[in-house]
Amino acid sequence: MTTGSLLAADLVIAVLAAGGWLGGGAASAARRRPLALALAAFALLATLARAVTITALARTGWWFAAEKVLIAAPLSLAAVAVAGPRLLRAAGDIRSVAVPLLFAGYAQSSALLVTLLHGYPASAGVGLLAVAGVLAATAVSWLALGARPSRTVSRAALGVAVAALVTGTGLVVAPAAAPGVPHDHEYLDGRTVGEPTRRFTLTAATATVRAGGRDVAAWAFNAQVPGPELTATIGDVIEVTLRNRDIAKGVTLHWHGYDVPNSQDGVPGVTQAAVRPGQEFVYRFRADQVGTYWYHTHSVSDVGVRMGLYGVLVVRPTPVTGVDVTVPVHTLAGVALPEPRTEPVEAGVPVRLRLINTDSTTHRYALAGTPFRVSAIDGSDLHGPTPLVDTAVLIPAGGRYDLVFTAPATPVALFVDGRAVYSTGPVSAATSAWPVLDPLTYGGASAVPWSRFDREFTLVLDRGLDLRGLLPRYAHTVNGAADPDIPPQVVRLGDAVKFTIVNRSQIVHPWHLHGHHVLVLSRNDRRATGSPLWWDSFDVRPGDVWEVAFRADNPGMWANHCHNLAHAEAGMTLHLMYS
Ligand SMILES: [Cu+2]
Repeated sequence: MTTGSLLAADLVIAVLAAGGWLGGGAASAARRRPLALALAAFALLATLARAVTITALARTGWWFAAEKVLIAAPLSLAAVAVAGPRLLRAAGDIRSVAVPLLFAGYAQSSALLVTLLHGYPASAGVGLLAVAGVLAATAVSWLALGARPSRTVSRAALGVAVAALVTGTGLVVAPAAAPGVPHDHEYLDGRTVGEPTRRFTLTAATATVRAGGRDVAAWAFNAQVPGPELTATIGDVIEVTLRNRDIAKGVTLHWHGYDVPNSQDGVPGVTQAAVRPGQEFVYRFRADQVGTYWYHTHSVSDVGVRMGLYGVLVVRPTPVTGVDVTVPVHTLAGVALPEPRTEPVEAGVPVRLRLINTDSTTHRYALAGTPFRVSAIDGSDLHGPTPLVDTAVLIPAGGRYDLVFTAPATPVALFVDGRAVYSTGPVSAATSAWPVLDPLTYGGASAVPWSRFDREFTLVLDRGLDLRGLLPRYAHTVNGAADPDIPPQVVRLGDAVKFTIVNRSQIVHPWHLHGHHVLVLSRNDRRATGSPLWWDSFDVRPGDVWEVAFRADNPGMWANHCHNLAHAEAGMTLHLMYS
């Protein structure tokens, strides 16, 4: 059983236990004896089953189980201790066990809320709030049902509840000392890159574009979606003038996966101000990394990219031989892009397919009709990639895979989520059952460049209630906090830095660090044994624990965020900062 399914199972059991106790309490209050006993027995079993799931999760990693061990387990024990013996003695009036059963239900529900609304790390404040909630609800039930013991005991419980509530709130709110992410700061990298040799102008504007045979309202660079393909040769100096005609929310250009100097990174409020309608901004950087990349707006990026403000950036080593095709996959107003394209390729010609996922969720790619190799991921060449046949690849949001093959005499076709996107002729292939490549075991190994790390950070990804803003929101959180309250990670130039990224949530988080490529060390305690993988985008699935490392060699203030852009905007963004 994977940690992800264990997390899901534990959640389901917790819901069942809470529901069972509460239902049992309600049934006994209504004097429905058989129903009350059945529900209580069921709830007791579910509560005991949680001992198994919580223990298993704690063995996988403390991040997955902390609040369950510290808060849910004691509350569950209290629930069983209070409700169990009374059930056994409930020979007389079944209504006498209503409050104990309800207490058990409140205890389970309260622990469940801690997991759903707060998560990791567990804190004394949250624990006290949970206890306060249980006591208050129990006291109210006592009063409502007129059960013994009434006045004194229920008042005492209410008093303890209020005290716990006040203390808990104090503890939860107190550490709100803003970590002071220095947004809107000025960072001068001092690099000069020389005279441009490749010049482009991108004008962002609202537009109507054709997609899937219909007119679609979009936000577009130069009136097209995707925007123009920017190409350069290694050594070029690229200059891109960004103009904003009428995108009211502002526009920037972020060079996804391209480790440009910080001032050119295009993150509004961090490396520059958003370009407003009528304004322009000039980006200039040296093309010193070959490979497949893309650009997109980073201003209200969730909406902006979805509406069409993105395009391809390719830097090639030398003039191209053979066929070199870019396949930027995107979903525009429900229409899957690009439109299918067929072009015959002569047998024996080398072909490179540059697959780019510009959506916020994972896509599945399958190349049928030929053996192929994955020659690069995220712009970095793989070491010793071996031929693959009838194998699919999963590309995370923001990620890129280069597939290479020699054109056979028979047609080949690339399928994305089962849809033929590019082909050299008619191909019918059922690709859905193909195995999926695990890049961590693909290609030839070579030594890890570091044996020790100067800095180590752990990022625990989850969901939680964020009360810091004007409106409460159910945020996507890192270590229990949401942007802008997540403390920045501070490194020094030259540090070897290790990140451990843990996903406690029920959804995939494609992680993306700006300005650096991280080397994958391990996933779920299994070391990467294939080609070194230098990635800028990787899927951290529910229950996953990834260890990645990088050299702090590009000074500045860098966004470090989930590339499901809706998650990034809903709190899952922090910053890497050089001291
Ligand atoms: Cu995410």
